[in-house]
Amino acid sequence: MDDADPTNPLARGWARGCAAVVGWLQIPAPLSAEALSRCGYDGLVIDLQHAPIDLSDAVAMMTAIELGGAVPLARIRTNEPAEVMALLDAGAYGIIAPMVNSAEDALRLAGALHYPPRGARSFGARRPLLRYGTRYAEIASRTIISFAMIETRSGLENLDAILAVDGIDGVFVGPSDLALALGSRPGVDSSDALVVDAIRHIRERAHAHGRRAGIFCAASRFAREKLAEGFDLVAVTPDLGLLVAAARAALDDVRAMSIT
Ligand code: 3PY
Ligand code: MG
Repeated sequence: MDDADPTNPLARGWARGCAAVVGWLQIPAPLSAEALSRCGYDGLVIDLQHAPIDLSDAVAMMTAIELGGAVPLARIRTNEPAEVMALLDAGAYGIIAPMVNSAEDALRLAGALHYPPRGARSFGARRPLLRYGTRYAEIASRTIISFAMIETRSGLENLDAILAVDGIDGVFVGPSDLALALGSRPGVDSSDALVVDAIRHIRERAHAHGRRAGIFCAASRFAREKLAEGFDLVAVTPDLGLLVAAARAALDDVRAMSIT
């Protein structure tokens, strides 16, 4: 983040035609958050919905992420204004809201993201105020990026109405819930034609509305494909998955050596 130009670096990247590659944090630990931040991700998403991470864990993790240079983002537990505002006040510079199913849901999200007159965010940003001081109220909307998750049948049916709501940067595909909603097996990086078509449709409609499209990916190969198709943001491989895969590979390696 650059204090001289408070525009969110991910948004600055998009303006230059660069997609964002972000990591995904499920381990409630500032040390691993800092370590991954120093690896060069554009941003790191703290997953409060599906990982054992609470608000105080998230504050420590966001502080550690900033040390490493990545942008701290939060996938909130539920699309509630109080949750959005608490995470923004604690220093998240991006919000990914799950299960946005209708224009009303999108309006609730947009309202919580912006101060009046654009929205209804309450003033009391703790960590952003430490950073930006009194000018924060004027620049807050430029520091924040936001995504509404499309991952249900109603989200798909109401996609155009959701995309028409002002104040949200784009939509973010939750592939597991989307697959479940379409009658497929829950899972990421799906090759089921129904899911693949729905993901393409979400990206195309987002771009038709001049909005950003993001997606959660497990494997780097899948993330590369999604970038090549035109996604503006890919979240790739949660930290827990990276740790388990690396541990298994190391163990296999050691045990293979001890057999020979
Ligand atoms: C999903 O795949 O449904 C997600 O929410 C990604 O974490
Ligand atoms: Mg989901």
